[in-house]
Amino acid sequence: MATPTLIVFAISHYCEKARWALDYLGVNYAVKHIAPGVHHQLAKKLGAPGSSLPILVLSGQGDQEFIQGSSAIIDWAEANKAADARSLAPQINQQQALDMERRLDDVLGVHVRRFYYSEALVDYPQSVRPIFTRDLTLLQRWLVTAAWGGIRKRMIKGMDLGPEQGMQSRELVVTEMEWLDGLLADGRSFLSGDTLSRVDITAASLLAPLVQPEQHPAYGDIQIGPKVAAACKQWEQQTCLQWTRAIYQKNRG
Ligand SMILES: N[C@@H](CCC(=O)N[C@@H](CS)C(=O)NCC(=O)O)C(=O)O
Repeated sequence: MATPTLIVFAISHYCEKARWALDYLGVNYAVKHIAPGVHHQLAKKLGAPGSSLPILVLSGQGDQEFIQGSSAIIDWAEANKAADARSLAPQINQQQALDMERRLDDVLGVHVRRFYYSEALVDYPQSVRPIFTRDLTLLQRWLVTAAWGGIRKRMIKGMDLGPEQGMQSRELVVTEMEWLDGLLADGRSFLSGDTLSRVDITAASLLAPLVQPEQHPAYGDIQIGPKVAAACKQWEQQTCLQWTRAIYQKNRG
Protein backbone atom coordinates (compact mmCIF):
# COMPACT_ATOMS: atom_id res chain seq x y z
CA MET A 1 0.00 0.00 0.00
CA ALA A 2 1.34 3.44 -0.91
CA THR A 3 1.93 5.70 2.09
CA PRO A 4 -1.28 7.64 2.76
CA THR A 5 -1.12 11.44 2.99
CA LEU A 6 -3.04 13.41 5.58
CA ILE A 7 -4.03 16.81 4.22
CA VAL A 8 -4.27 19.37 7.02
CA PHE A 9 -4.49 22.95 8.10
CA ALA A 10 -1.86 23.27 10.84
CA ILE A 11 -4.25 25.27 13.03
CA SER A 12 -7.22 22.88 12.77
CA HIS A 13 -8.10 20.97 15.92
CA TYR A 14 -10.02 18.38 13.86
CA CYS A 15 -6.84 17.80 11.84
CA GLU A 16 -4.93 17.39 15.10
CA LYS A 17 -7.48 14.78 16.23
CA ALA A 18 -6.90 12.69 13.08
CA ARG A 19 -3.14 13.18 13.22
CA TRP A 20 -2.91 12.15 16.86
CA ALA A 21 -4.96 8.99 16.22
CA LEU A 22 -2.81 8.03 13.22
CA ASP A 23 0.35 8.56 15.29
CA TYR A 24 -1.01 6.62 18.25
CA LEU A 25 -2.15 3.74 16.09
CA GLY A 26 1.28 3.50 14.48
CA VAL A 27 0.09 4.19 10.94
CA ASN A 28 2.79 5.15 8.47
CA TYR A 29 1.60 8.33 6.75
CA ALA A 30 2.79 11.67 5.45
CA VAL A 31 1.42 15.07 6.44
CA LYS A 32 0.74 17.73 3.82
CA HIS A 33 -0.14 21.27 4.83
CA ILE A 34 -2.36 23.08 2.41
CA ALA A 35 -3.46 26.68 1.94
CA PRO A 36 -7.07 27.66 2.59
CA GLY A 37 -8.63 28.04 -0.85
CA VAL A 38 -6.31 25.48 -2.43
CA HIS A 39 -8.08 22.89 -0.26
CA HIS A 40 -11.33 23.52 -2.21
CA GLN A 41 -9.58 22.56 -5.44
CA LEU A 42 -8.11 19.45 -3.88
CA ALA A 43 -11.45 18.31 -2.44
CA LYS A 44 -13.09 18.88 -5.82
CA LYS A 45 -10.37 16.96 -7.63
CA LEU A 46 -10.81 14.05 -5.23
CA GLY A 47 -14.59 14.13 -5.65
CA ALA A 48 -15.15 14.72 -1.94
CA PRO A 49 -18.70 15.67 -0.95
CA GLY A 50 -17.49 18.69 1.03
CA SER A 51 -14.30 20.71 1.31
CA SER A 52 -13.44 20.26 4.97
CA LEU A 53 -10.11 18.93 6.22
CA PRO A 54 -8.70 16.57 7.37
CA ILE A 55 -8.66 14.35 4.29
CA LEU A 56 -6.55 11.20 4.16
CA VAL A 57 -5.51 10.43 0.58
CA LEU A 58 -4.92 6.71 0.31
CA SER A 59 -3.67 6.17 -3.20
CA GLY A 60 -0.44 7.67 -4.43
CA GLN A 61 -1.62 7.63 -8.04
CA GLY A 62 -4.76 9.24 -9.41
CA ASP A 63 -5.90 10.45 -5.97
CA GLN A 64 -9.08 8.42 -6.26
CA GLU A 65 -9.28 6.94 -2.82
CA PHE A 66 -9.64 9.18 0.17
CA ILE A 67 -11.23 9.41 3.60
CA GLN A 68 -12.71 12.69 4.74
CA GLY A 69 -13.39 13.69 8.34
CA SER A 70 -11.54 12.99 11.55
CA SER A 71 -13.90 10.25 12.81
CA ALA A 72 -13.87 8.33 9.52
CA ILE A 73 -10.08 8.61 9.44
CA ILE A 74 -9.90 7.10 12.93
CA ASP A 75 -12.18 4.23 11.79
CA TRP A 76 -9.79 3.57 8.91
CA ALA A 77 -6.68 3.90 11.09
CA GLU A 78 -8.13 1.47 13.61
CA ALA A 79 -8.59 -1.12 10.85
CA ASN A 80 -5.06 -0.48 9.55
CA LYS A 81 -3.15 0.05 12.78
CA ALA A 82 0.33 -1.32 13.43
CA ALA A 83 0.39 -4.84 14.85
CA ASP A 84 1.87 -3.65 18.15
CA ALA A 85 -0.29 -0.54 18.57
CA ARG A 86 -2.98 -0.35 21.23
CA SER A 87 -6.52 0.16 19.99
CA LEU A 88 -8.37 3.45 20.47
CA ALA A 89 -11.77 1.75 20.26
CA PRO A 90 -13.84 2.27 23.41
CA GLN A 91 -13.89 -0.99 25.35
CA ILE A 92 -17.33 -0.50 26.93
CA ASN A 93 -20.56 1.40 26.16
CA GLN A 94 -19.69 1.80 22.48
CA GLN A 95 -22.90 3.63 21.59
CA GLN A 96 -22.46 6.08 24.45
CA ALA A 97 -18.86 6.68 23.36
CA LEU A 98 -19.98 7.29 19.79
CA ASP A 99 -22.56 9.81 21.01
CA MET A 100 -19.93 11.55 23.11
CA GLU A 101 -17.54 11.82 20.17
CA ARG A 102 -20.34 13.24 18.02
CA ARG A 103 -21.26 15.83 20.64
CA LEU A 104 -17.61 16.83 21.04
CA ASP A 105 -17.23 17.20 17.25
CA ASP A 106 -20.51 18.97 16.61
CA VAL A 107 -20.71 21.28 19.61
CA LEU A 108 -17.44 21.70 21.52
CA GLY A 109 -15.16 21.71 18.45
CA VAL A 110 -17.34 24.12 16.50
CA HIS A 111 -17.69 26.61 19.37
CA VAL A 112 -14.08 26.53 20.58
CA ARG A 113 -13.15 27.42 17.00
CA ARG A 114 -15.82 30.16 16.69
CA PHE A 115 -14.87 31.66 20.06
CA TYR A 116 -11.20 31.85 19.05
CA TYR A 117 -11.70 33.11 15.48
CA SER A 118 -14.39 35.62 16.46
CA GLU A 119 -11.64 37.59 18.13
CA ALA A 120 -8.56 36.50 16.18
CA LEU A 121 -9.86 36.84 12.61
CA VAL A 122 -12.03 39.87 13.27
CA ASP A 123 -9.66 41.96 15.41
CA TYR A 124 -6.19 40.45 14.96
CA PRO A 125 -6.12 38.81 11.51
CA GLN A 126 -2.37 39.17 11.20
CA SER A 127 -1.99 36.91 14.25
CA VAL A 128 -3.72 34.06 12.38
CA ARG A 129 -1.85 34.24 9.09
CA PRO A 130 1.50 32.82 10.31
CA ILE A 131 -0.12 29.56 11.40
CA PHE A 132 -2.00 29.32 8.11
CA THR A 133 1.20 29.77 6.12
CA ARG A 134 3.19 27.41 8.30
CA ASP A 135 4.83 24.53 6.43
CA LEU A 136 3.30 25.55 3.09
CA THR A 137 5.23 25.52 -0.16
CA LEU A 138 6.67 28.91 -1.09
CA LEU A 139 4.03 29.33 -3.79
CA GLN A 140 1.12 28.55 -1.47
CA ARG A 141 2.57 30.83 1.20
CA TRP A 142 2.68 33.61 -1.31
CA LEU A 143 -0.89 32.86 -2.41
CA VAL A 144 -2.21 33.03 1.17
CA THR A 145 -0.36 36.28 1.82
CA ALA A 146 -1.64 37.85 -1.41
CA ALA A 147 -5.23 36.66 -0.91
CA TRP A 148 -5.38 37.06 2.88
CA GLY A 149 -8.06 39.80 2.84
CA GLY A 150 -10.43 37.61 0.78
CA ILE A 151 -9.66 34.43 2.75
CA ARG A 152 -10.37 36.28 5.97
CA LYS A 153 -13.70 37.61 4.67
CA ARG A 154 -14.82 34.14 3.51
CA MET A 155 -13.87 32.62 6.85
CA ILE A 156 -15.73 35.32 8.78
CA LYS A 157 -18.85 34.71 6.68
CA GLY A 158 -18.48 30.90 6.59
CA MET A 159 -18.16 30.54 10.37
CA ASP A 160 -20.49 33.45 11.20
CA LEU A 161 -17.90 35.29 13.30
CA GLY A 162 -18.23 38.51 15.26
CA PRO A 163 -18.18 39.86 18.81
CA GLU A 164 -21.70 38.65 19.67
CA GLN A 165 -21.19 35.30 18.03
CA GLY A 166 -17.93 34.96 19.98
CA MET A 167 -19.82 35.53 23.24
CA GLN A 168 -22.50 32.99 22.27
CA SER A 169 -19.82 30.42 21.50
CA ARG A 170 -18.03 31.23 24.76
CA GLU A 171 -21.22 30.35 26.66
CA LEU A 172 -21.56 27.08 24.77
CA VAL A 173 -17.91 26.22 25.44
CA VAL A 174 -18.54 26.80 29.15
CA THR A 175 -21.59 24.48 29.04
CA GLU A 176 -19.64 21.76 27.25
CA MET A 177 -16.70 22.08 29.65
CA GLU A 178 -19.12 21.73 32.58
CA TRP A 179 -20.47 18.54 30.99
CA LEU A 180 -16.92 17.17 30.70
CA ASP A 181 -16.04 18.29 34.24
CA GLY A 182 -19.11 16.37 35.45
CA LEU A 183 -17.89 13.21 33.72
CA LEU A 184 -14.40 13.62 35.14
CA ALA A 185 -15.60 14.55 38.65
CA ASP A 186 -15.15 10.99 39.97
CA GLY A 187 -11.41 11.25 39.24
CA ARG A 188 -11.45 8.91 36.25
CA SER A 189 -8.50 9.07 33.88
CA PHE A 190 -10.46 8.50 30.68
CA LEU A 191 -13.85 9.61 29.39
CA SER A 192 -14.97 6.15 28.34
CA GLY A 193 -13.71 3.01 30.04
CA ASP A 194 -10.33 2.37 31.66
CA THR A 195 -8.06 2.91 28.68
CA LEU A 196 -7.27 5.81 26.37
CA SER A 197 -9.85 5.84 23.59
CA ARG A 198 -10.78 7.95 20.58
CA VAL A 199 -13.20 9.87 22.82
CA ASP A 200 -10.25 11.13 24.89
CA ILE A 201 -8.27 12.06 21.80
CA THR A 202 -11.29 13.90 20.43
CA ALA A 203 -11.93 15.87 23.62
CA ALA A 204 -8.27 16.72 24.21
CA SER A 205 -7.63 17.79 20.58
CA LEU A 206 -10.72 19.96 20.47
CA LEU A 207 -9.86 21.60 23.81
CA ALA A 208 -6.18 22.03 22.89
CA PRO A 209 -6.62 25.60 21.55
CA LEU A 210 -7.59 26.64 25.11
CA VAL A 211 -4.55 24.95 26.63
CA GLN A 212 -1.91 24.99 23.89
CA PRO A 213 -0.04 21.96 25.15
CA GLU A 214 3.64 21.92 24.29
CA GLN A 215 3.23 18.45 22.76
CA HIS A 216 0.86 19.85 20.11
CA PRO A 217 2.63 19.76 16.73
CA ALA A 218 1.56 23.25 15.61
CA TYR A 219 0.54 25.55 18.45
CA GLY A 220 4.07 26.52 19.51
CA ASP A 221 3.86 29.98 17.98
CA ILE A 222 0.11 30.63 17.95
CA GLN A 223 -0.89 34.10 19.17
CA ILE A 224 -4.09 34.47 21.15
CA GLY A 225 -6.10 37.70 21.43
CA PRO A 226 -6.63 39.30 24.86
CA LYS A 227 -10.27 38.16 25.33
CA VAL A 228 -9.56 34.52 24.59
CA ALA A 229 -6.31 34.71 26.59
CA ALA A 230 -8.24 36.09 29.60
CA ALA A 231 -10.81 33.28 29.32
CA CYS A 232 -8.06 30.64 29.10
CA LYS A 233 -6.46 32.15 32.22
CA GLN A 234 -9.82 32.16 34.03
CA TRP A 235 -10.44 28.53 33.06
CA GLU A 236 -6.89 27.35 33.81
CA GLN A 237 -7.92 25.23 36.81
CA GLN A 238 -11.02 23.78 35.13
CA THR A 239 -10.96 19.99 35.51
CA CYS A 240 -11.30 19.19 31.81
CA LEU A 241 -8.48 21.57 30.86
CA GLN A 242 -6.14 20.13 33.47
CA TRP A 243 -7.15 16.71 32.20
CA THR A 244 -6.36 17.83 28.62
CA ARG A 245 -2.87 18.88 29.70
CA ALA A 246 -2.32 15.50 31.38
CA ILE A 247 -3.67 13.51 28.42
CA TYR A 248 -1.34 15.40 26.07
CA GLN A 249 1.63 14.93 28.37
CA LYS A 250 1.13 11.21 28.73
CA ASN A 251 -0.14 10.24 25.29
CA ARG A 252 1.04 12.70 22.63
CA GLY A 253 4.67 11.83 22.09
N1 LIG B 1 -16.43 17.14 11.70
C1 LIG B 1 -15.37 17.41 10.77
C2 LIG B 1 -15.03 18.90 10.87
C3 LIG B 1 -13.90 19.33 9.98
C4 LIG B 1 -13.79 20.84 9.84
O1 LIG B 1 -14.67 21.58 10.27
N2 LIG B 1 -12.69 21.29 9.22
C5 LIG B 1 -12.46 22.69 9.00
C6 LIG B 1 -11.13 23.10 9.62
S1 LIG B 1 -11.21 23.14 11.37
C7 LIG B 1 -12.34 22.97 7.50
O2 LIG B 1 -11.68 22.25 6.79
N3 LIG B 1 -12.96 24.07 7.04
C8 LIG B 1 -12.87 24.50 5.68
C9 LIG B 1 -13.96 23.96 4.80
O3 LIG B 1 -14.91 23.31 5.29
O4 LIG B 1 -13.87 24.20 3.57
C10 LIG B 1 -14.17 16.53 11.10
O5 LIG B 1 -14.14 16.01 12.23
O6 LIG B 1 -13.31 16.29 10.26
